[in-house]
Amino acid sequence: MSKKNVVITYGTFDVLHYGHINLLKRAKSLGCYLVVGLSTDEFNERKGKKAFYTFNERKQLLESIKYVDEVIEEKCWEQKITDLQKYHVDIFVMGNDWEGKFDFLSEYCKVTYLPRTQGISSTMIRESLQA
Ligand code: C2G
Repeated sequence: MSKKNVVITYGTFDVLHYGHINLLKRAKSLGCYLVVGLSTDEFNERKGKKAFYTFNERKQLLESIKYVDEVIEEKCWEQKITDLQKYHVDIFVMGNDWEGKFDFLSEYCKVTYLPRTQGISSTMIRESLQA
């Protein structure tokens, strides 16, 4: 992969854990600049997700990660094509739980699905803390 590549990924990144870090690390390894579209609290509602941390708290955490170069708001499903053009994205990356769902973006950039990290999720953490 050319190190000049701009890479983008999207997500809620709630209750940040090593599965998220693995994804961000591998995404950044595909290029030189990683943009993260972070789901807003309002968009999470539409995704049927209630994050533990607010958008600003999740943004602060993501911005402290050395693999992340820029965090933008993910407000809706439909913004991706505009984002790809606005940020001159070369590679769109998601975990493979989304396999195939974003293939339509391959008209604009390379679409890559990376294996999820097994055995960890924000839901698992929340449920084990409530137990
Ligand atoms: N992920 C992973 N391994 C895990 C958990 C998550 O690789 N154990 C990846 C997911 O595949 C995703 C990213 O980390 O690529 C963020 O995960 P979520 O915050 O759960 O993202 P999601 O709610 O699926 O939102 O428009 C896309 C959506 O915003 C994605």
